[in-house]
Amino acid sequence: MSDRNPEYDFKWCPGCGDFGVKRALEQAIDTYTEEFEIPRTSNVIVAGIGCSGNMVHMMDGEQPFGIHGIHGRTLPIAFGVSTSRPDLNTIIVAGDGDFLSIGGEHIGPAASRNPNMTCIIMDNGVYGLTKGQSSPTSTTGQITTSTPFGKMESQMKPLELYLTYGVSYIASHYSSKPKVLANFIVEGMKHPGMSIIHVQSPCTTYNDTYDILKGNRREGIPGTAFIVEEDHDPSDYNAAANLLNKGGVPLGLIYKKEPPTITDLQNKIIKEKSKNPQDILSSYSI
Ligand SMILES: Cc1ncc(C[n+]2csc(CCOP(=O)(O)OP(=O)(O)O)c2C)c(N)n1
Ligand code: SF4
Ligand SMILES: [Mg+2]
Repeated sequence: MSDRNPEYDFKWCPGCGDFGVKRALEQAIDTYTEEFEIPRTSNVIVAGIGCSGNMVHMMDGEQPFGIHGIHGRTLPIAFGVSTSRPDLNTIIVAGDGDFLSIGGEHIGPAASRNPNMTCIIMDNGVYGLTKGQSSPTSTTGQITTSTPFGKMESQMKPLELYLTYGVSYIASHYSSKPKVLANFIVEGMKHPGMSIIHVQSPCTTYNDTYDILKGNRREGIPGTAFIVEEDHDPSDYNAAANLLNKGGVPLGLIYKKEPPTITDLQNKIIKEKSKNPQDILSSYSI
């Protein structure tokens, strides 16, 4: 699916945050492709189902490779791509519903294996594509199309979840600064392991959070987004946990460590134990 599909007529609503994420991802792919001198199609976008996942059909210019798979299953699909073809730049684009709700069970196992992939999560706090139902990141009490009396469940904190699971690169940003966001995506692509760039990407139709994020002086709204201090040490787990404990939406790199990737470990076994995959399979006793 390397040609943009001219018959795919999906359109994002005016002002949707996903436009900014698309610009950032296009820039990041340009930068990475040039720097590593790889063909455009060596960038593989594995997309979730949702307005966010439709990103894979909306990329301008020369097309990367794209897989629009199954709702909630970006991580298993990307795991297969990343481990079988480590030469490719594996990228996930998914929404908060796709990645954290139906797909939530995959995050822990993926993090513990540390596959080399970059996950771009567009968090708009609702299920946009299916018309505004509540998602794990909707706030408690939020009125949505599925919670007319207010959401009863507690609000998930995805950054804390990623940190606890041991994701090896965690950045947080919003969609309004595509150039800055692009830099974090490129750093995530270069990071040897599982990186997540969690992006606040407001849904102008069902959950317009631009003012809440950026603030609005006239309305007396302070804004929840804040830039991560320069002296924050992303290699320090406790510093990252303290940063997240402050609340609000941090803009910057939260945490980074470099444990071996699953591909490193597999290669080590193949090198040390046997060069023949059949020998490895035979070594499993029944
Ligand atoms: C297995 C399965 N369950 C449910 C759906 C219906 N569905 C499609 S998209 C979606 C939620 C999308 O929300 P999110 O991932 O946050 O993406 P957004 O549209 O907000 O970008 C749901 C429930 C589906 N397509 N497949
Ligand atoms: S419904 Fe929301 S998330 Fe979907 S395209 Fe429209 S503004 Fe964007
Ligand atoms: Mg969503």
